Amino acid sequence: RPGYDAVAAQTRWQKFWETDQTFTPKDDGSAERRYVLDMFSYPSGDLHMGHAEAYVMADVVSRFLRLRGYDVLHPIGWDSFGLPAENAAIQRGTHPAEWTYANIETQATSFRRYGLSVDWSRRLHTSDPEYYRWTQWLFLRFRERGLAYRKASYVNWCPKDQTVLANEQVVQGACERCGTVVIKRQLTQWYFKITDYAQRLLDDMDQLQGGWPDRVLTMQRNWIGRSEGAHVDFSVEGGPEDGRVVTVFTTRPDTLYGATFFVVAPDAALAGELVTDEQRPAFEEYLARAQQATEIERQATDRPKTGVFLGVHAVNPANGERLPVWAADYVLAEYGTGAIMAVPAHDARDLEFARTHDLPVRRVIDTGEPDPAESGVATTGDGTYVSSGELDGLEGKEAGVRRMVERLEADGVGAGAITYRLRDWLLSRQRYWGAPIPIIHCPDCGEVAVPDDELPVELPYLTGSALAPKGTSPLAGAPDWVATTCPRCGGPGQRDTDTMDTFVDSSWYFFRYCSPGYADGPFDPDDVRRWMPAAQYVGGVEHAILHLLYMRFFTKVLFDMGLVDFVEPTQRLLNQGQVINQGRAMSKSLGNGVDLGAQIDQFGVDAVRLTVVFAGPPEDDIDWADVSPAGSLKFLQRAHRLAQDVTSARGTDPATGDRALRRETHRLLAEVEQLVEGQRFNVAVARVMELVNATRKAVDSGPGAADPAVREAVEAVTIALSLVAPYVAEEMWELLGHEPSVANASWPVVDRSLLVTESVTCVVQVQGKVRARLEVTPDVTEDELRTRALADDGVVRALAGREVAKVIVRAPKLVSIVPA
Ligand code: ANZ
Ligand code: ZN
Repeated sequence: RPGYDAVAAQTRWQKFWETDQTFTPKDDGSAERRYVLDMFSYPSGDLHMGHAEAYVMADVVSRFLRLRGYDVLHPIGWDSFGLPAENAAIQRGTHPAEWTYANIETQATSFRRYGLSVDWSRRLHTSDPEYYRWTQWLFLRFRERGLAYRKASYVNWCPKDQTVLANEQVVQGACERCGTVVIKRQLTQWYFKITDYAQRLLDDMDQLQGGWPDRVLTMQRNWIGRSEGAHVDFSVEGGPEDGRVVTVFTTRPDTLYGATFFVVAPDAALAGELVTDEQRPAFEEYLARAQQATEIERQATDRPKTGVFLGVHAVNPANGERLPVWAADYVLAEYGTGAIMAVPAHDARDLEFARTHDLPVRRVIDTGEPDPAESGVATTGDGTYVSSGELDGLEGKEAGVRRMVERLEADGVGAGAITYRLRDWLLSRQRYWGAPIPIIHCPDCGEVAVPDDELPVELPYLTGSALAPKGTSPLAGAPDWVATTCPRCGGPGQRDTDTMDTFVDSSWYFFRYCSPGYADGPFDPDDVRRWMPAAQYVGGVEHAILHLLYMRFFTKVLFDMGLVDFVEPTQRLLNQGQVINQGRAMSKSLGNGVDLGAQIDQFGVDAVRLTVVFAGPPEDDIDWADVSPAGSLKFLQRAHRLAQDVTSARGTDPATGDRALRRETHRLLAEVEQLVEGQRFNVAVARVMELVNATRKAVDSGPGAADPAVREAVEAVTIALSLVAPYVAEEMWELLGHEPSVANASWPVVDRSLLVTESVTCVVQVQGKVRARLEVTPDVTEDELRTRALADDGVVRALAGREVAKVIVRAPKLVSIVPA
């Protein structure tokens, strides 16, 4: 008898699913809709083990929902703009599209082979002009709403890639892509005003609670970084800006009386404006040094607190004291107002600075700890206010802050304020392989939007060295493309030569999946209304603050535009773990890489999928050294043999079958159902394995292969297995005499009556005579038996009012009552 031939099955069923359009949603309202979404794939080469893990999880969910009767949308696509394609093109002297689309084809073939239940007719590539036309359209709509704008500022610059980076793309001071240390450059760039949505991005997290992993919500909350405090106005004395009001943001307005100096960020425009002529040379030298440091370095607490006096003073609005104004790089230009009041007694960094530069330290909160002026240790806790005017004697920060804010507001020199750490999203890139920014610069009209009916602004055809980093955008090297006509005045204009960050492309693709090919907008709002928000999103936790924040931002803007009627695009999020090997991330240098293709060639897709799912909870990393695809294959063959063994005819009533096996089947089915819903896929697989064992036993040493309960069990195994091992499940389904595909089967209905534990009969005797029979559970307690026996009508009659002398209980079978 031939066993299961993994490879032959793969080819056969791939063809079947495609021709049958098994995974194309009906979208006719005949069933409730569910949208299962995978994060985009980046076409950097063939699929690897990471893809194997990420994509199988959504596939399990998607297949499960189909079997449960939902109309499921499960699309696939590629985030196909970006630097790796561009770098490959430079190296090979080709166009980025060549590398990109060749890799996409390779991946598409591998995804098909991997048995994903996706609707191929909806596939997307963000680098297709018909896609980026709408990326550009959205950019223009954002701009009309004041949410896309240009400004000059210091930006993160990668000297190797010769392009700017968003804050989110700088990891520990280095370029996320190439690891080069990032420097600051002053440039005019395009931004999305995501800061306008900071509070809503926080508030709407309520809707994600429970559906998204807590750690992602925490990371987003920290990234948005809401701080409550106050703005306080100081007026400057001396220097070229004498009398100018400078506002600080502080979380501790209650410590205002303890301010002994004032600090501005050296790289904020303010510093250069305030400094006196006398101090300017020293300041400029300091500024040049500060710009070499990364933001992380600048904020490090153990870093020496450098700075330079600007020659002017700031007047404390609480007591009129003149505080020296310094520029120091521990104050960041991009946070709050870029200026602080320094309270060394109660802030560690201020204290260190004060000690380095011999500035006074004044305690204003007595916490019971030693005075920071002597101890050199700042106290940050609660206590009693001292040397604080009207605050003296108050207890605790809350009272102090409230009183001080009231006073500042009454005097008109400050107010309660909220600040966010979130910065606007820098979206322009000086690279070629991205969506061109659809703006024309006209000497007379300024920035003019490309009219909608002229979209897309297609990329000019550039290859090889024309794309090499030069510090300006490669598009500037295509003069025929740059030169154009101003849509407003008809005069000569120049196209913007920057392209958009690829995170723009991936902030809206999930809408497009609902309306592939739609020509009148980025998506048909009716289609989106039917499918979204997506029930499930699956992807890596490395996107916790980048993509996952941006997609939420886009959704809110589209809501404000009236194009969608929800503010959160996905209800549930699953962050799958990574596949590692021998305890370490796979890498070329360690030589511990595991090739997905080779694993599939050796064990088949089903065994690899099963191994990945069975290895552990989906969020956990999988160490390939600890798993056994060979063991998985063996199990699948065992399951497959069961389908070959079944001899009872289709349609025989399972109720006539072996009750013990039926109870096992339904118990495990009920568990699998719950486990898959709770995303505990690995435990679900373990239950299916139990059922295979129980069924084997029933066939070999129980009621035998002809028992209808055996057929019922094997059908349950087949359907459950189809979530993880679709090819073998299709083969088994066919062996069982069904029409293909098992994907069109229904999840078996659990017979709840089989789940109740069987009952036993308890005999109740009175004076040795049987007077009642009670149906009880086998684990009934003695107390319960006694109570039920004494309350029984037959027993009451037999006792005829006599007192009971003794009750002997032998649970669960016997109760014997002796009357007085
Ligand atoms: C006075 C003060 C007294 C402060 C005190 C703290 C403790 P978070 O919680 O992170 O929002 N600050 C404000 N802007 C800054 C900037 N651009 N660069 C560096 N530091 C800045 O921190 C807010 C506090 O960080 C503010 O409150 C300010 O120092 C400082 F006992 O003001 B505080
Ligand atoms: Zn013009």
